[in-house]
Amino acid sequence: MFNNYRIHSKVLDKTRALWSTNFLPFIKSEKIDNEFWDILEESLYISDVGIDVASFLIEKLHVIAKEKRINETKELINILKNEMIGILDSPNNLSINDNKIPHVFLIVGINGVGKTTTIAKLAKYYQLERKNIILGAADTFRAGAIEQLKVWGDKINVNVVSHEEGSDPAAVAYDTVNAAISRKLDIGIIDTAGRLHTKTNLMEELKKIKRSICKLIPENQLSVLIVLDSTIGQNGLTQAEKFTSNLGCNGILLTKLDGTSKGGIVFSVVKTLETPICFLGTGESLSDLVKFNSNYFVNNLFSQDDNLKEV
Ligand SMILES: Nc1nc2c(ncn2[C@@H]2O[C@H](COP(=O)(O)OP(=O)(O)O)[C@@H](O)[C@H]2O)c(=O)[nH]1
Ligand SMILES: [Mg+2]
Repeated sequence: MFNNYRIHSKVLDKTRALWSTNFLPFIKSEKIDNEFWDILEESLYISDVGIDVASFLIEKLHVIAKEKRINETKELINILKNEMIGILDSPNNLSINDNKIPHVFLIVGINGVGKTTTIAKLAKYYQLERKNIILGAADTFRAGAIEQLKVWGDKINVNVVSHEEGSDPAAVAYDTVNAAISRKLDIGIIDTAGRLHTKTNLMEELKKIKRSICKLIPENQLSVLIVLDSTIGQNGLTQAEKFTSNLGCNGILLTKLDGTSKGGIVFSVVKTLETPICFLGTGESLSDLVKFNSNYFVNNLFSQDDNLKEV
């Protein structure tokens, strides 16, 4: 069942409904004239793609339209779709090799973005792919964080490695990876604290966790994934940049897409952080996780068809 909606959800239906309303005047335009470009710009803005991405796309389309002497809007819409896919398209394949060494996901991001919840969803996702998983409660800072992960672990029947509140998170991470290796598991997922980066010791702490994991496994078996709340504004993106520049994040887990049906945030997030989106969080329950597929995502946005099939 779960696999049937891996790249589709009702939330994406809502986003599509909004985009088709926002872009209707653009799609219906007959001539490529000044008004056409104004309509495109406005459609992009109201769909939340952000000023940088909107300007980038409009400039690019202007150049292509001129070079290829395009005067049909339909043709230009296809080019726009390809450019949008191009922004989102970087390798984001988190497929887990059937390796003898476990793959480790280190989950980072500021408080409240949905790290712990997304860890439970990811564990469930990979369980359905028949992987054996262990979780590590390395958010030893926030009161109740260890217990929160354990509750999820019980729910999905996955063991959680934990130490006491206030203990060294790097030691928890080390023990989690060690347990994954000795129990011959496929995946270890490590939760972390999300105090604001302005307390510079968070980055140092996360780097230390990373180093302790890499004492046990090669770096290519580690994916550092940043969790971002899709309702964040520019300020949140600036904070996220600190994580990606300090830790070299491999992928983005974009949560709370159900809180914004505009969907345009995916473009500014990927463009700003130069990091691919791996999964979308679309609600608070375990199954509210959608595998991100750029082709599907963009085609869905522009589709007038309620029954767009997965690509
Ligand atoms: N609506 C919605 N809420 C979410 C989503 N992901 C997480 N949350 C909620 O966000 C809140 C904070 O989540 P938590 O996992 O504790 O965040 P953390 O501090 O980063 O670990 C909780 O109330 C979650 O239920 C999502 O995709 N959609
Ligand atoms: Mg948490």
